[in-house]
Amino acid sequence: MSEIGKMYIDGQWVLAKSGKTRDVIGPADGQIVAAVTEGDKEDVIEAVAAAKATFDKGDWRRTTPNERAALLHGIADKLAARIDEFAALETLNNGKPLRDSTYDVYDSIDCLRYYAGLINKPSGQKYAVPNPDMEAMVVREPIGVCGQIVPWNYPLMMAAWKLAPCLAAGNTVVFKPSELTPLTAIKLFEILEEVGIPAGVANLVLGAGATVGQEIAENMDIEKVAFTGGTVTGRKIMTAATGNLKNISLELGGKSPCIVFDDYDLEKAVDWAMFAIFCNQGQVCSAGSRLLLQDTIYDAFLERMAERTKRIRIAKGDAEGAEMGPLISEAHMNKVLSYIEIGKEEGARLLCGGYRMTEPEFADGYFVAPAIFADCTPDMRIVQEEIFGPVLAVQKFHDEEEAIFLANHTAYGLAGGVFSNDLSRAMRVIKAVRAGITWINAYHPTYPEAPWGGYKQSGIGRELGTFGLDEYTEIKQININLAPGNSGWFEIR
Ligand code: TXE
Repeated sequence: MSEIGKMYIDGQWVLAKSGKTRDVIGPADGQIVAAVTEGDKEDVIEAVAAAKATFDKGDWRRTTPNERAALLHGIADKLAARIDEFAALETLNNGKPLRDSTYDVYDSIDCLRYYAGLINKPSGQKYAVPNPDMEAMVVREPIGVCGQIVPWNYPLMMAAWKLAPCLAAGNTVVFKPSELTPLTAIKLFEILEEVGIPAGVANLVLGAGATVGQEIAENMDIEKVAFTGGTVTGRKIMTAATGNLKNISLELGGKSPCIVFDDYDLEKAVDWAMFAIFCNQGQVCSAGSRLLLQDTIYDAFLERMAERTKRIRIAKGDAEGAEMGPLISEAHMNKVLSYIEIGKEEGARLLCGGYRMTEPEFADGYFVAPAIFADCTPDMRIVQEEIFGPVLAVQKFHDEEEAIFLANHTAYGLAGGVFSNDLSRAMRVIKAVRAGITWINAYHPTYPEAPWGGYKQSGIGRELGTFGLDEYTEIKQININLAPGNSGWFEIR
């Protein structure tokens, strides 16, 4: 096996102080694909010290926007020259089909270039205040040391989404990938070093959530923490971040509705509904995991959807033409399978899939045949809880009012889609859906230009777009006195 994957702290590639290592498992066959150093609290403390010293020194935050833009473009250029290599490594570690991994690399490049382009655009505000001798303005400044914690479902893309705006704004950072998928993050940091991101600006710490992640959330010298992951973990991070009242952004779970009215082309809606739930093996925070169908098309729609779902090409991610791959880990697969048992016990009708695939090519991997549960009722656990796998819960509605009620009957509010040729109705419904990312007559397409994040228990704050850059800045008001006089408050004696 090749060399042990290292952490990048203060411009040096280092092993964890504890000397511990962690095996990285490939979900396609359960084999060890790499070993990486296993950081702990003390490694975070060292990385934070480097990030703080670098921020306080001031050289980095005083680089011009054009200098930082050149660095971000440099990272994007190097990624663009190695798309196949990054995609293959992501597929090896995460299991997703190569087509998906390749798309993730393109999205990462787009995100880096978007923020490279955004940072020298006009920003700030100027106010007309009641005193004609005062000039009042607002400028945005970097926050300081940021901590970033990302999950395993889009390892490289999540790194790009987090690092690009953070560095663009002039912060320094301590970044933690998921312990399950550290490999593309290590390669990305090699690129950060190659393009000349100064030592101490961007630090990579590897390790578990309970140790490294927890310390990032708690550390008193980290002024902002940004997290993508499950709602339960998000809650822990928010609690841990209270010590120094960190600025916080959380992108959490979802149970998003995909609503189909009977006036929309059935074939096309089936196609989008499949994409909504089964893309990335259903391991997508914004997945359309609740399908709401108008009663008039319910049976025909489900018949066609089950037929097409059974024909999805499931294969190891590096196989030619693979459309779905394995789930991320044995533990996660078992969690998903347990939800399928819960669905059966709750009385939902399983139309297809819902079992571990055991044919010889799949036997050692974590493959689950995509499942559709029909006849679900609003309070079933499979309707209310995020399963984060290829499991769809289908409900029937009669009219617009019922569709909206069912769509909002959840603690989450990340995403939602509606399909209807009646644009007025589609617009009424989507405006009534309490979610941060929505579509009409589509599901999933999103771009770095537009904000990403949720209502309710799906999170706090927004990534991407101009909002995503704002999340990495403090707002400062500056007042300039143009008059030569005194304050006039106390008599001069
Ligand atoms: O995610 P976690 P897990 C959901 C999905 C899934 C569930 C659990 O429903 O079934 O979460 O998955 C780090 N302090 N999503 O356990 O725990 C961890 O090391 C600080 C939704 O894999 O959210 C990793 O880097 N950090 C989702 C990151 O948090 C901690 C994506 C994500 O892990 C920590 C993934 C702690 N106490 C899962 N505990 C989405 N919204 O896209 C863990 N971590």
